[in-house]
Amino acid sequence: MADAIAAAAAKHPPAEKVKYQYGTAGFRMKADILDSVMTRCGLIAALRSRSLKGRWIGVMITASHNPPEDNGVKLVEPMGNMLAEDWEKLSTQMANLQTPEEVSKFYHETATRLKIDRTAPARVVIARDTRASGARLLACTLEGLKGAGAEYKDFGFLTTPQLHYLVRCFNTEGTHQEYGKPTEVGYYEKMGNAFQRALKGKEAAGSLTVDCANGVGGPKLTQLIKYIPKEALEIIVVNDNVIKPESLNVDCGADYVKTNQRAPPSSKAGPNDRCCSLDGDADRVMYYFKDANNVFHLLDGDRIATLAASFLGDLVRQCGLADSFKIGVVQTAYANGASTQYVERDLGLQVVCTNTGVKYLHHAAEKMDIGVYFEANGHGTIIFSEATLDKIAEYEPRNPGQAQALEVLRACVELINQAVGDALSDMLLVEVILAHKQWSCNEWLATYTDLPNRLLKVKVTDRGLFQATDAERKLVKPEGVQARIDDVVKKVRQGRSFARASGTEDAVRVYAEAATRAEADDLANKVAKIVE
Ligand code: NG1
Ligand code: ZN
Repeated sequence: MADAIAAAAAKHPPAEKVKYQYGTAGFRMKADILDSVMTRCGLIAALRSRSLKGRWIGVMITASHNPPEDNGVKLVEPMGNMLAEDWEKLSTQMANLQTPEEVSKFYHETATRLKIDRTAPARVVIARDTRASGARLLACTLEGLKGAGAEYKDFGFLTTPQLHYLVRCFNTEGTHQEYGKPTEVGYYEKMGNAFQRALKGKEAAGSLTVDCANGVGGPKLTQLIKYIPKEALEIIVVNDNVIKPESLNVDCGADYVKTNQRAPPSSKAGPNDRCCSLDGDADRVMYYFKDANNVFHLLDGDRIATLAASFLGDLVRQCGLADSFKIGVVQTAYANGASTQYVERDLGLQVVCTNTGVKYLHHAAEKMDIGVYFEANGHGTIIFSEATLDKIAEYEPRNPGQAQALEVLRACVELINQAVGDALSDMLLVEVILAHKQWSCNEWLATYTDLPNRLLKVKVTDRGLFQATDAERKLVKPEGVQARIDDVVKKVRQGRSFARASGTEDAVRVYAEAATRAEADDLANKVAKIVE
């Protein structure tokens, strides 16, 4: 075994002078320097599975919304969650070892230190997005898996959330927590059924145009549509060209729409046409439309969270379950202040703010009975605690009204991908809610008015100097900087601003919001000057 591991590592030496880091989104960088990382991730995935006595671990090869020449890899825990933090560290250490002997030694020493049975089975599910480098990087990963003697299932092309779904299915098969059939078709069947049941005869008003970022979401949505009756919802698929991988995320997709605050230039949507954009691996979704005056409006992750929280709140009340569990919303500091105020004041629900990165939001939501969590950029989902799921499953309605609401609630539980944020699942949930409320995007937008805001990226010599606290809303270092930020914020009506080091780019991000566009821009610029 020792030799097989060293032999696998020997096939792909690490790139010179590169420091690899398992960050908030796994390893992500230019694809041509990733080969060694992939083989070593194969080894780590096998060891992680062995540490859990052969439970299935996921490996997803993707760089999400990054440009076509990038790629990356993320590991998935048995219940479909993101990799545990101590294993992120082990992955980083493994990726930065120089020689094959060091790799083999590290594998064995880690096994000994963590008391992992090296003869335990290792099981891994693997998939990739549509990037040109994917096939090569898959082969590198398989070399690691084979070197460690792991059993694996290669599912070819999948969205990131589909891979998370499969991992959870494999690990819950035959238990009372059974999540679904562990096949790609099983995913479509579950979504399609739940969507129709949740609609309960309601129909979506008008069609939905979905921009798939020329990524894996395109072909997968085309499959999913076969399980959705056209009378219930007509979906128009655009930007689904995966034959030309160099078009991935270029002038389209959720990140483009969010960053540029505009529809993809190729969009042919007319006034009041409901549109949404997925990102390259279909774990983020952004809604948007042009109003009758051709003004563009974005309905981002904050909007999806508020819509879902208000709908679930109503459903739970209609079921007669309002006193049984509390719904909470988890946001990051980037959530628009108006959305936070709407949830707390108008919906009367608790809001928790966490660090940036979905794993932090997920952990906070796990502490709630029903936890709605979304990043403003459209990544998020809703999770139900075990006790909540049991109660919803066992509850006996007392009248027909309660029974009706309960059926919709149970269908929503099925429709929501509780393993991870899932653009396709989130999108169908939004469609269910709009159909029930008989709302267009205009009514959705009218629930509250976003405060004008500005996000800036500031190049600094060392972002490591910037240390934040209080869910990254306050800087403790460099000393004195926060006091200067507080000073300028104080002078602005409804002003709020913070600066934090990015976890994914070599920069400090500055966010500011205020009563007017001019004040928000001015505040952002002033804070940027302070951190520069
Ligand atoms: P950083 O670079 O740490 O700000 C960005 C996004 C996060 C999250 C991660 C992972 C913003 C402001 N930040 O993090 O929301 O999605 O990337 O992809 O959008
Ligand atoms: Zn993504």
